[in-house]
Amino acid sequence: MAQTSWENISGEMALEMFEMMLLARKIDERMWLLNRSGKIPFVVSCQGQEAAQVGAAFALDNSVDYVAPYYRDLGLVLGFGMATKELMLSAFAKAEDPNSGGRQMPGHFGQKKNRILTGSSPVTTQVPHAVGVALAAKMDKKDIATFVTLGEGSSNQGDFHEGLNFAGVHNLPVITMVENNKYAISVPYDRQVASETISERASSYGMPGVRVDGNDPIAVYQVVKEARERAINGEGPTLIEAVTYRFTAHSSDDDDRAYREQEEVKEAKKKDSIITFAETLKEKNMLNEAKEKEIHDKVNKLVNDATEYAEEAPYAAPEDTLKYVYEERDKGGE
Ligand SMILES: Cc1ncc(C[n+]2csc(CCOP(=O)(O)OP(=O)(O)O)c2C)c(N)n1
Ligand SMILES: [Mg+2]
Repeated sequence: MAQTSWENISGEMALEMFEMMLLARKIDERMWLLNRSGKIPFVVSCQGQEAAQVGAAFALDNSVDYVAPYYRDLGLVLGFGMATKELMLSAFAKAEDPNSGGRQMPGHFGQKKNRILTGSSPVTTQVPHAVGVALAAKMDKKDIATFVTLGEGSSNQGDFHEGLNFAGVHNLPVITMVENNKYAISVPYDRQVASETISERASSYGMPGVRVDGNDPIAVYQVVKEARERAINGEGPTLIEAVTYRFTAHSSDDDDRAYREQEEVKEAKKKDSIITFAETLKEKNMLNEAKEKEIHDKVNKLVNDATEYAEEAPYAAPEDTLKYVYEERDKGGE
């Protein structure tokens, strides 16, 4: 497991990270309330994975790098500039949703201006996409990195092996982070993967594999930062395994009581980064009760305003259904 060092970590940055993690959590919690009250159709959660996602986002350069996120990456897309309001518009499937204009399920992130690659529903398809962007960056001699994420269950798909092998062979500037939350829907880790860790798979692709505590945003920040430096120095790709735990059911349509003990969930929540990171910040005198309250109030207001805006926003017009689906040609004047 990679070690945490607070060297070069400013209090200011650590607080910004905390605020973003908290924002991701509160957006997610609000979405569950909206779903259970019949206002939005679906939620797929980031809860338990915020530290890994936000730690990674801070280590990348969100003004030049490309990210190919997977459906749980609310923290990562916030870090790459997607607004709370935009995420809520997507949850309500409204016309103004930047991801798909309200056409796709939530969690299918995509925003060109922030270099968030759009993804499709079959898991792991984002890996070859990210590797392709990294190949283009290398060919164009651009000093940028591409960052792609997926779940540990998805690391059994062919796309993962093909993508990482290609990246290894061609020494491409791509960082792959597997968010190991111990489950693929109802299937626990030991029924999914034969190796003890995901990170050890890296040796087959000729790249370093790093295992990191995904509840520790500073540790994740450091391993991603190091991987990014290697990428832009022409030293090639890295595989990172962030060890987390999925706090919610797979999605709002799943009931996890059918396949895991709630005691196990309770135990995992003792390491909840939203709580443990706040404690660490307080121990380091970077956070006190008053500041914590200020951050909570700010985040609550953002989530409330975004919810209100998105709920009131219009749906897409029926006549726009085929927009962006088929090429639009000039119908001619006759
Ligand atoms: C190719 C493909 N097979 C199956 C599915 C259905 N499916 C959606 S999410 C998921 C589980 C993925 O588990 P994991 O990769 O561990 O990610 P997690 O949801 O745990 O974050 C499955 C099987 C899919 N979307 N695509
Ligand atoms: Mg999983």
